[in-house]
Amino acid sequence: MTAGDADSAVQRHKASIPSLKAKDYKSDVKPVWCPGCGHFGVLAALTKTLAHLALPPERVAVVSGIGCSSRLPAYLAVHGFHGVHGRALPLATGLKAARPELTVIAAGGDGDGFSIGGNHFLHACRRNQDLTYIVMDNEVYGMTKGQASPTTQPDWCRSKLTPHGTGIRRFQPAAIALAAGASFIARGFAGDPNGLTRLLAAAIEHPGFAFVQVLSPCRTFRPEQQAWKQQVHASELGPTHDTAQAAELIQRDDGLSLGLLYEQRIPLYAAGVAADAADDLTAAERLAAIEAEHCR
Ligand SMILES: Cc1ncc(C[n+]2csc(CCOP(=O)(O)OP(=O)(O)O)c2C)c(N)n1
Ligand code: SF4
Repeated sequence: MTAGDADSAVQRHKASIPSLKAKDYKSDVKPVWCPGCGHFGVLAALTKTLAHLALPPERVAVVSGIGCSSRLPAYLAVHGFHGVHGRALPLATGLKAARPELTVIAAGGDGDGFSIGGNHFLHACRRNQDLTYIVMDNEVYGMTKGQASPTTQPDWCRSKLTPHGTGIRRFQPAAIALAAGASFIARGFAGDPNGLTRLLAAAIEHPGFAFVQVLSPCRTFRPEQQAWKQQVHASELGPTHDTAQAAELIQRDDGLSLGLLYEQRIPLYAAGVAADAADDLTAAERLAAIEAEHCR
């Protein structure tokens, strides 16, 4: 075979691989979200991201907890698992340990991830397994009809459960992720699909635990969040690799700044052993290693 023959064989092979569009990553299931819900924007950005990265659908898994936001896997044509409330990260951790070749994305809401799932969030940050975690933050429990969540303002008094507000200081997702050791921290906005697509692509490509807080308005229970469209702005932080600088900047941040806030390359976790060595383990051995480390 001549060099010319080989070149045209490569071209024919490339042409035989169908190039996927964002719509190809969408399932046939029609979202039950309220019209205008921010989660539509996250779904759109994620499908664009998967197409942009040309990830084969059979190599992607999206794992969620419970909530309006956690319905996301049903609307995607990739592997999906709709788990139990607050447990997206443990499920994603186990899946990635057993099937490291998969791109594993955990997703859910602020209630799911920071309230009942808060402890898992802390340890996923510090474990630095190669996962992406998308939290659709609308500062409310949407699915259960509008109770305060950990990111709700202390004086928000529109819920019958907290008619005088919660009086409790807000959970600070980016600051807590940094303190817990996350190696990638970004904030996006559901109303900015292009910006969010860029952040999600960077998060998925980041080798380690990538946390993306997405401001995703709840049209029904937090209608005032429609103002986010005018209020969000590009972060002045710029991505920094310096943890102390990131801590100072994130503390001064108004919570509405968008962009990659912090990124650091640190060793990956792989079932309690060095990532390279773990490649030789079978799925059962990896799970046994996790069990030995965490379930005694
Ligand atoms: C163990 C358990 N406790 C409580 C619930 C009720 N519950 C379902 S979704 C939810 C909160 C959802 O809020 P969030 O994660 O912020 O998502 P959103 O609906 O706002 O997108 C709660 C408390 C449950 N399903 N399981
Ligand atoms: S209740 Fe809120 S979070 Fe749930 S689908 Fe409706 S707008 Fe979206």
